[in-house]
Amino acid sequence: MAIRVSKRILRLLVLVVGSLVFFSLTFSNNESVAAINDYVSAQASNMAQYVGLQPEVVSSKAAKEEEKQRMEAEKAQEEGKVDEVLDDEAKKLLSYADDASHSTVGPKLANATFVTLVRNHDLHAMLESIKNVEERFNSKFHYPWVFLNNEEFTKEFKDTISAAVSGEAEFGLIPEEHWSYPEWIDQKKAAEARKKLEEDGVIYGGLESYRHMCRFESGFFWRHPLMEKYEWYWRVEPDIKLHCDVDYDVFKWMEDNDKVYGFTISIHEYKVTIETLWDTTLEFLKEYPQYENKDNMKDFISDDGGKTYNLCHFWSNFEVANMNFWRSDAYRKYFDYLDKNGGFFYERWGDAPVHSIAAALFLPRDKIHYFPDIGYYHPPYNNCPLDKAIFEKGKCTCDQENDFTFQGYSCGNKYFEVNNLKKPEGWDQFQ
Ligand SMILES: Nc1nc2c(ncn2[C@@H]2O[C@H](COP(=O)(O)OP(=O)(O)O)[C@@H](O)[C@H]2O)c(=O)[nH]1
Ligand SMILES: [Mg+2]
Repeated sequence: MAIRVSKRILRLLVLVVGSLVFFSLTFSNNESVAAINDYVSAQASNMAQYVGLQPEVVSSKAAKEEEKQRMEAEKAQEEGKVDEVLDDEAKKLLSYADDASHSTVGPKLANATFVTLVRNHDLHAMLESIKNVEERFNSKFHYPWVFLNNEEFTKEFKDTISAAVSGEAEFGLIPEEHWSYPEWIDQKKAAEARKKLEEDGVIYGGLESYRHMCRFESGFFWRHPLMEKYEWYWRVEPDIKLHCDVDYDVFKWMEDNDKVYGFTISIHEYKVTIETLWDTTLEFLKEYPQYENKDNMKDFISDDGGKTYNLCHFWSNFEVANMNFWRSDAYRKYFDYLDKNGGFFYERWGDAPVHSIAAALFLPRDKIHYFPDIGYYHPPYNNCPLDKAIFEKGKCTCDQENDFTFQGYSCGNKYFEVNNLKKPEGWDQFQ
């Protein structure tokens, strides 16, 4: 009996002492008190908004703070310093709204141009391309067009082309340093390399001009004085076709959807033309690991986690892209690194694999866009919409049997797979 009474007293004692310790700790700790006060104040404020009361009625501390901020803002506005009190997000929103190119009212254009590298003797092939692009797209928008050449354009070329485009046409001569051998290139070695590739029957293997062209399209077109004022471009070559109407502003779509690089056809490269391109890229990445984007699309260009290149690339005869990417530190350094290596001349590195490897490594994958709706032909391949609704909406005239996207030599299937894209219905009948 004596033991049972003392146990009960003991329990009571523990309870009383425990409570005292808890309360003394809680209320002697200033931080805890402040935290509780803040929490209560925030809850009061939320509750007040919920029931329609002014927060200051409930929490005088929050009210004072808000009042102080409001007075500061008003004062700054009076002094014309409104920018300084806006936060970054608000600034972005305002500049977006102010930018006329985002307006849905009126035909406001993006800061964009078509761009074509072309020779005088390609005039008629060029007129065919222009006719297609104008009929299917540009007659609705009148974007300007920049023509570039390593020789002076003739008067006939300029007059005929100017009459054919619906926007302004500008004609530029390429500066010699953008279309010649850099001093570190061993020209004898380059000539031997051309001879070898020609003997091996590689397409354009023996052509010196083709190499200057690929180097120019990789590293210089976006630096040409006529291109400097633009942000976006659509590359067009002679002898291409557009198979479908494009009724929306493709440039603005890219801009509004936060894209950087758009393509229509992807394909495997001839390995003999880029034997050392990937190893050179890996050396570059070792030196500049910071440029590899953590959300990149490396799985499009490599099947073994980056050990080797699978030869997939976006076919660069069509590109709708933002030149700020080529103008970025990452790409400039990459191009310079490749250029120093000499592979544009000692092999036959194409601008397509160079652009594609850069886009796949340095950009987050969601910045790259495949246009399923732009029916496109560059000899000998087609991007012909397989989706019935897209085909009909665009009044396309191509034969879906000739769509290249899912055929063996294309990389379209790979692109759809690595990006978890839904393939158009019946795609497997067009393999
Ligand atoms: N001005 C100029 N343009 C060229 C030259 N070689 C090729 N091009 C252009 O470069 C682009 C690619 O050349 P192309 O012959 O179509 O090569 P492919 O598409 O790889 O078969 C096209 O826009 C051509 O007009 C050249 O020597 N001078
Ligand atoms: Mg071509």
